[in-house]
Amino acid sequence: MTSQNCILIGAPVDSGKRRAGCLMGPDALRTAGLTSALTGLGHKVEDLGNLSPAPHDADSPDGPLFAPNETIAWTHKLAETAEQAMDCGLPIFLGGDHSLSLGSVIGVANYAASKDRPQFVLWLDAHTDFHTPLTTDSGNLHGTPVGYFTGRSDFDEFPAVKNPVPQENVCMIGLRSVDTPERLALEASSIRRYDMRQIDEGGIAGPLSEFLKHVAKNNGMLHVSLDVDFLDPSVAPAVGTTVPGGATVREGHLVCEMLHDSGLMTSLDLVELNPFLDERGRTAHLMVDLCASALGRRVFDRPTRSYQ
Ligand code: EXY
Ligand code: MN
Ligand code: MN
Ligand code: MN
Repeated sequence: MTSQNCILIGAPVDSGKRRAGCLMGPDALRTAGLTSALTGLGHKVEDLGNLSPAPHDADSPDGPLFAPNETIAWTHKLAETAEQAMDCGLPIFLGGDHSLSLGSVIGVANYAASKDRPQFVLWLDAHTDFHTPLTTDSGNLHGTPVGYFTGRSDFDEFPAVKNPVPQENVCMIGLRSVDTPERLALEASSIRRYDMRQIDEGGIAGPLSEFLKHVAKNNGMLHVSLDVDFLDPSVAPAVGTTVPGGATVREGHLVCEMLHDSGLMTSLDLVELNPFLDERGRTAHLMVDLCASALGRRVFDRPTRSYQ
């Protein structure tokens, strides 16, 4: 297995939705042993600590969007950090809610463009996060990152998306809660998408290996965005947007083991962990174990979890 220089980037972003708690996510992942899991696989780990957003005006409590100023400030900071970190190794963004991917994805896409390589994104999520600020009902910007980085309109106040990720370079797996405006926009797009009915019927391996072949054929850089709610709430309860009928632990590990075997993953988001909604840190431990699988831990090397 090739040893990576893993760059841990704490992004305690909580501005993407109203329910607080994801700001504790980065330290929960560290407490669950992320660094030692990666060094135990022979990787180097550089932990940059927790970032803060760029300076910004306070948000007014009553606009149609929740905390746009703070979320835009995070986007600036994360885009800049992501692009720099790509030069040093494999950035792993520790969330924080999914609005962190507004910045992480445009940052890695800007880096890919500078290397003349196409950017691909694997979106592991119950949701498509394909809203724009004008189509969202909730006003929660964690439901918009895919709309933003694929270049949809109406993100006027956000940093310009210099290198939008082409829709055909995005693959979504795990869908089971999609708002009507998202579904209509998705059906008009070339985004590859697999809902849980399709996964139940045909399994995850087929669609995933198809997408990975597409990435490899185009010498692409692959950003993986893993939302806790991709997994079934029975195994991953520590997330504010649970949707029953999610991926099993083994389906999660299969995705990550296949990603490792492909050698294609160049950056990773671990998002939406809200430790307040957990018991004994079991969701944080699962996210760390999945990250370890994506970085080379083999199926028979699993820790026997005994929570102290
Ligand atoms: N589509 C719903 C909304 O826009 O509010 C739910 C979004 C949940 C987003 C989380 C990050 O995956
Ligand atoms: Mn999400
Ligand atoms: Mn989600
Ligand atoms: Mn979520």
